[in-house]
Amino acid sequence: MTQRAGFVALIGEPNAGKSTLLNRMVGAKVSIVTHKVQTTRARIRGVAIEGDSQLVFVDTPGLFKPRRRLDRAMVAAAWGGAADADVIVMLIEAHRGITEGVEKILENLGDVSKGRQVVLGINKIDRVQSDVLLALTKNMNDRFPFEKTFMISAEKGYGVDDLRVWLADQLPEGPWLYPEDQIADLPMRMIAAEMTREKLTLRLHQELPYQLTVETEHWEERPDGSARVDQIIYVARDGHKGIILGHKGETIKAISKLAREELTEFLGRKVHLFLQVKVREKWLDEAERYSEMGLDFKDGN
Ligand SMILES: Nc1nc2c(ncn2[C@@H]2O[C@H](COP(=O)(O)OP(=O)(O)OP(=O)(O)O)[C@@H](O)[C@H]2O)c(=O)[nH]1
Ligand SMILES: [Mg+2]
Repeated sequence: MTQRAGFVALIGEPNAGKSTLLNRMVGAKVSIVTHKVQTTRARIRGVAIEGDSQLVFVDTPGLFKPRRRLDRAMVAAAWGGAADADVIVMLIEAHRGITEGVEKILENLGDVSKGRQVVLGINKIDRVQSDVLLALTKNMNDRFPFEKTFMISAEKGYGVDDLRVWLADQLPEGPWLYPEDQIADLPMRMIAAEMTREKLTLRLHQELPYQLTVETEHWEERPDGSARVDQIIYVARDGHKGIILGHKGETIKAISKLAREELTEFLGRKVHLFLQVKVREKWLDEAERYSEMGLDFKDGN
C-alpha cells in the first residue's frame, strides 16, 4: 500500500463557498459558514481520507481588495495558504461568473502557483442552467491553464466526491500527517470562539460583524464531565456593546444559547458558556488579537 498525504488549499473570493466545501470534504463542521462575505479570517485545516490518501484541506479567508490592517492580514494568510499547498483549488461562483475579483485573483495566481497544480472548482451549480457552465468553463480556461475543471455544489454535495478522488491521486507519496481519526487542526478553544463569532455574524447587521472578535479566555474541565467555557467578545465602540447585549440582554442571551448548543453537539457533552463583551477601541491594531486568530501581525501592516 502506497500512502499519500498533502495539502489542498481552497482559495477564492469571499462567499465562494470555501468553508462549505471544506466541511463537506471533512464530513463535519470545522469552519464557520455564513451568507456574509469575509467570514473566515485565518487558515483552517480540515483532514479527509480518500483511499490511501490523507488530504489536508486548507480553508482560507476570501481574497478581496484589503482596506484595513485586519483585511491585509487575512489576504496575506490566504495567499500564504496557497503558496504552501501541493494543490490549489480555485473556487468561483457559477451564477456570478467572472467578476472583477476573480480577474484579480487570476492575475496573482500565476506567480503563487508555480510548481503546483491548480484546478478550477465552479461552485453553486445548483443555482444555474448547465449551458452557463460550459461557457464559463471555456472562458476561465482561456484565461488560466487549469489542470482540470470540476463543477460542484459544496452545499448539495454534487461533484464533491469526484473532486476528492482526483485530488487524492495528485498528492505526493509519503506517510500520513495526522492520526487517522483527526478531522481538524485547530485548538478546541479557537473552534469554540469561531462558533460564537458565527452566531454573532448571523445575528448582527451591517459592519458590526467585521468590528468584533471573539476569544476563548478560559476553559475548565469539570469533574462531572462538562466543560465551562468563558469567552470575550471584543468590540471597538461602546455603542456596539449595547447592540450586542440588546434590550435587557436578550441579544447576547440568544447568541449564547445558539453557540452553546452547537458546542455541546460538537463535544458530545454538557457545556456551560459564559460570554462577556469588552470595549477595546484599538483591538484591530493589537498584535495579541491577531495571534489569537492565527494571523500574522506586521508593523505598518
Ligand atoms: N446555493 C448554494 N449555496 C452555497 C453553496 N456553497 C456554499 N453556499 C452558500 O454560500 C455562502 C458562503 O459560503 P461560505 O462557505 O461561508 O463561503 P466562503 O468562501 O468560505 O466565504 P468567506 O469565508 O467569507 O471567504 C453560504 O450562505 C453558503 O451556504 C452551493 O453549492 N450552492
Ligand atoms: Mg469561509
